[in-house]
Amino acid sequence: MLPPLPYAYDALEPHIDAQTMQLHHDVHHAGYVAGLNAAEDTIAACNASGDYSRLKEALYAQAFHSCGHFLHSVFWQNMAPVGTGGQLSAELRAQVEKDFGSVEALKSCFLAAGKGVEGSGWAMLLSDGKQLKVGFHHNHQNSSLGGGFTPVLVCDVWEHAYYLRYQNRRAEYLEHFWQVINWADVSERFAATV
Ligand code: MN3
Repeated sequence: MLPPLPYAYDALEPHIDAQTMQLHHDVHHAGYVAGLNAAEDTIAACNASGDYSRLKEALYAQAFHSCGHFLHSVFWQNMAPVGTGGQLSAELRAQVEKDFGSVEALKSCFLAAGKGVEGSGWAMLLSDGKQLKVGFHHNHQNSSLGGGFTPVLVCDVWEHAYYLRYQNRRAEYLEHFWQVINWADVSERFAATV
């Protein structure tokens, strides 16, 4: 099931434009949900028939689309209209200061990670409850970090996330993403890992 956006398409203007949000949610995210459903139908058909000739491609598609579905679902919640996203909780701020030195240093690291993704992927802040790390995913499912870490803040740096407004200026898009972070949501996700 495609979760609804938690705000209007134009709620993140001027940082993220309404047309991008509409296409990104209604077409791209919907595509991952449809792809996941199709892959799971194929896996069920393999099990029902005993013919596993299509299983490998279906499992690959399941991993790709389920990761895309999950990360987009977090991404929408990680953003909020300007002025409504709140602040870092005291606990999250303390952990950021311990692991990065300051929120500004986290921002620099996160934006550099987003700029550094080659091709398509995600910049991510991950927590295992004891430590925060910045990392990235290439093409959704290939993570640069091992297990045990949960994404608490993710930013989509596939071109469909920013190209209409920012074209090739991904760094500019990342600066604008930082203006619409829902810190209340990030803080809640962090608290759930502790
Ligand atoms: Mn996307």
